[in-house]
Amino acid sequence: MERSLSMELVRVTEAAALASARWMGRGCKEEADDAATSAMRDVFDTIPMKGTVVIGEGEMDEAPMLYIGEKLGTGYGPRVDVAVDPLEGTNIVASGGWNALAVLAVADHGQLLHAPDMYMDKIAVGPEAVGKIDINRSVTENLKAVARSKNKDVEDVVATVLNRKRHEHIIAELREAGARIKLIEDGDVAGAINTAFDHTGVDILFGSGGAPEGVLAAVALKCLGGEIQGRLLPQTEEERTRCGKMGVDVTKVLLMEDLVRGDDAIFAATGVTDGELLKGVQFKGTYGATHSVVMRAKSGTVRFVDGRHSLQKKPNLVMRG
Ligand code: VTB
Repeated sequence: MERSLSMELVRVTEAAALASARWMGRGCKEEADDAATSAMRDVFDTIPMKGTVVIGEGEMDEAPMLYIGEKLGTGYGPRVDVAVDPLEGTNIVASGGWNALAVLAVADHGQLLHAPDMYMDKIAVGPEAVGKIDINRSVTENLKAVARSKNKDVEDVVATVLNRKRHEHIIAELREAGARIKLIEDGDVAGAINTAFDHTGVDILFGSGGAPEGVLAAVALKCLGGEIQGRLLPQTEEERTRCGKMGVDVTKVLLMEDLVRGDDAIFAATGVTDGELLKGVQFKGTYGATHSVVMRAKSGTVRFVDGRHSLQKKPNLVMRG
């Protein structure tokens, strides 16, 4: 994969963020998602690559944009698999909340887990705690492990958990152990990535969220030297059959290498609303300001990109050529 692809890919998440940010706080999650998806689709087609969507907005028969199997790019250049979440946090944008992102990951063909759209149990940490966590152990044991590896007390550890009824037992155990908790309403991709950036103040993520989001977070954490472990949680017989057909063992713990193989992968995200890691889009009259992160697993380079996008020269967000 060419390294110049990184900068091209940021253009994609920037466009998605700019388009969906118009909907901030307006109570319209579908409109926000559609805006992100169609902007992302438009910019992808200007990029020199032979891409195929492996994690996207749905199956081909549902015919959404960015469906699984859809071809992206100019058709010339590296053959890559693409995972997208044009708007990670549709509810967040609808309510003007925190940490909505436009997200994508690209890897050499065949390297990303084709995660079905179902729940995945997850545990994620930054570089210091790599190799110390285990999704099969209790919340308390994992808390102690992360505390030890960061030279802290358990009381100093901040755990992020999606605020869901299904996580009541996790939250109860965290409280019992004395950890500090950040309950988030949506957006566990940001929740997982934040564990790898010290200044976010977050140490570990627990709980179940979308499996596709788990793969996206895995690519980011691979670039950052962090770790996520996952386990698929099919809720129905149909979902179980689906896993069987895909050859995914639902009892198996999915480790980094299962989620994203090898080390040639790129991750890009642009903030749609403000978060611990990225600022959200701001409209300044003549230009839109974006804040993105783009990183590559092979080199471990992490770049934060501040963008200024002329709303006069590029009113449709895409400039061809
Ligand atoms: C999480 C979160 C997403 O879905 O994966 C969550 O990161 C899981 O689903 O932003 P539930 O909402 O059913 O708990 C989102 O909230 C939306 O994709």
